[in-house]
Amino acid sequence: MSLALEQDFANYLSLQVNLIEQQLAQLLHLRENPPYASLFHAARYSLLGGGKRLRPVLALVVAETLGGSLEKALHPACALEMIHAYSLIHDDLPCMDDDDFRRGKPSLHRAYPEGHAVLTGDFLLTYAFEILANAPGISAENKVKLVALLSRQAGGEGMIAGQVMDLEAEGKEIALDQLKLIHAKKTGALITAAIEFGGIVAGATATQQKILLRFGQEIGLAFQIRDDILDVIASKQKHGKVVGSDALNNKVTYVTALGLVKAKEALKDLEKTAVRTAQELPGGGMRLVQLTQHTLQL
Ligand code: GRG
Repeated sequence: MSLALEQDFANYLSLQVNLIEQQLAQLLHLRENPPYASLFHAARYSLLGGGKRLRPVLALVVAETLGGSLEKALHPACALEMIHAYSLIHDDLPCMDDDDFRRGKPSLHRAYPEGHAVLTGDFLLTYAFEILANAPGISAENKVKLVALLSRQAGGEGMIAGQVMDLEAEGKEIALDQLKLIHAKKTGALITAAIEFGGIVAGATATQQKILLRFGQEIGLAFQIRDDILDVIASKQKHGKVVGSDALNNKVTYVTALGLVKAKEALKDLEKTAVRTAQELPGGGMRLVQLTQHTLQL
């Protein structure tokens, strides 16, 4: 990307992120001060405390690429970010990854009592579906499609299945195919849902939905490979968590399975494939191509 194009995309991205963050803040705004206000404070700590907003941005960009309305996509996009935030809160808990930091700040169970962290995750998970059920401008039929899709992708055949397989794989030698399956479910399922969300809101054709699904699978896997690579090479400041935590936790990753050089090659190949897939969409999927390149850079 040329410097001018990069600047244009950076401006575009920051507009989308601002829209999402304003909406998230509104959705967690408490007008009064109820005795359970600490739950909302904890939710705000996690949900409004940074992050790239990749999943909601993907939903907005896909909707826009297909000529849909950003306004209609906004509440469903926020529901995705709530599911993502809940998954990170629970993933950081002592009974899972036991991470003390997230995004450069104490993880939620370090800033609040552990019980609050569990319940805040539960709250965000539940609230996501309430938001979908009440999403303005979305037909009843599409709301059901969104709820069915998100519950499947985040649930026992999707993200949670991936997390269970990940926990069970700890300290074991696993084959690359098994690792791919874990990634596809643990990380890819929600990313794919985000992309399909944009398609549903914008009324994508069956052909477009197929392209979106393929794109989701490609970018989802690439994103996880990138995370595995960053875990090894990034500094604590840049990544917001202890470097090499996967290795410390005895986890098989793309880097431990393939080595750093081959993992980087796999990432580049998948990026190229995902870009070609996005280019099949209207307008050559210009913003999606830019988002893919921006998201997957090391
Ligand atoms: C606890 C049910 C349950 C599921 C947890 C997604 C997940 C499953 C755990 C997250 C652990 C992890 C680090 C996965 C790798 C994928 C990844 C890079 C997640 C972080 O997503 P980003 O980079 O985070 O989009 P930000 O901070 O930008 O929101």
